[in-house]
Amino acid sequence: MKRSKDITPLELSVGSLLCVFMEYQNADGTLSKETFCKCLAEQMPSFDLAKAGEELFKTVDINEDGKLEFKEFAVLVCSFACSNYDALQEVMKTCKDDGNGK
Ligand SMILES: [Ca+2]
Repeated sequence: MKRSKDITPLELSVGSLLCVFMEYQNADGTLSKETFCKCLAEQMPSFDLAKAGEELFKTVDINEDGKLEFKEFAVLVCSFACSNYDALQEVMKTCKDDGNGK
């Protein structure tokens, strides 16, 4: 893999996704329902997803093993971004207005 000198915003976003997953993963490298719900509550407070955590977990646990591996987690985050484009724009606009964005 060729590595450029400067990391791009998209590379940073993908890397951040993995970093968040690793921060919450259990010893077996997966997220339990409890850790997934905690992750949503702490990492997505602008979208108020904490109450939907258990239902989302069932939906995204594609192989129904009661755990989320990184691929399942990544699919959830990307699907969320696709289906919540308007809300995402609003949150990012607020972020910029607050001076937190670039
Ligand atoms: Ca699973």
